[in-house]
Amino acid sequence: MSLNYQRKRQQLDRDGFCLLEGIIGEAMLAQLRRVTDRAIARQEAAHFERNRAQGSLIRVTEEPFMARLIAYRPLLAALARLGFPAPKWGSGFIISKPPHSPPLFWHQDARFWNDPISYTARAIQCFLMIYLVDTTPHNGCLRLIPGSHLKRHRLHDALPDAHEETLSRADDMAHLAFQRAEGEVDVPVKAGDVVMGSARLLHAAHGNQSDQHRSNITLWYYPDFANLPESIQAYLAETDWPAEWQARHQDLLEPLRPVYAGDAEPITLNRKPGPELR
Ligand SMILES: O=C(O)CCC(=O)C(=O)O
Repeated sequence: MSLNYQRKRQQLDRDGFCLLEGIIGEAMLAQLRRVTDRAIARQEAAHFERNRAQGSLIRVTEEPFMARLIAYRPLLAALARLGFPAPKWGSGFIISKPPHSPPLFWHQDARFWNDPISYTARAIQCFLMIYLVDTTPHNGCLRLIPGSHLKRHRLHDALPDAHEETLSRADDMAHLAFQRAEGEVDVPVKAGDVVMGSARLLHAAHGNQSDQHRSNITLWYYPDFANLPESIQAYLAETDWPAEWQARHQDLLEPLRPVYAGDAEPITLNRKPGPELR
């Protein structure tokens, strides 16, 4: 592993995130902008009302081209350099904040808090956030609380479930989930950079005060699938995979499909950290 990637891996384990600069090439970025704009244009007004805090929340499976992004070599090469040579993929969303739209609320996306692995530095489920424009606090860059994947923060007990309806509608901007949080940092990026982070990390985004869309594609991977507890493997192999979609992209996606052949029961999901998170 190069020193640069060793440091990134250390940061991922310790702080819960790292920045992978310049991963998405210009040609790919141009295609992604086209595809993303098309998907956004297709949504009805109710979609944006329901997801005012996110902007949009469109499954990447709506756009066949996204299979190429999920299996994009530079992305998989970066994961390999971080020490994850055989990642699996689960889902993804186009999250595009319209001009002059509200912040995204604080949340964490982890579902496996019932398993002791969730209280270790191990990578279980990670987001790869792929920004299609340069981001700043002005146009809605990512915010996060470093280390909150391993250490309890007062938000852990104050927040409702991720993507709870009233938060998504941004009905109550006075809610704690929309305020500044102790220990938060901004993560501004250049178009084509990728932010990788643990699903357990508390994160949010600034509002978009600019006149342009701020588009992001969040892909969810299981970087170290083969070493996850069997109950988590069993769950992922059974539920997360968009089988119909995959049939059309077999060659690209088959290597990224979570497969489990044992007889463990799938884990029961739990989105709230237990007392083990201190
Ligand atoms: O749009 C962003 O910058 C963040 C998206 C996010 O928090 C998520 O996909 O869970």
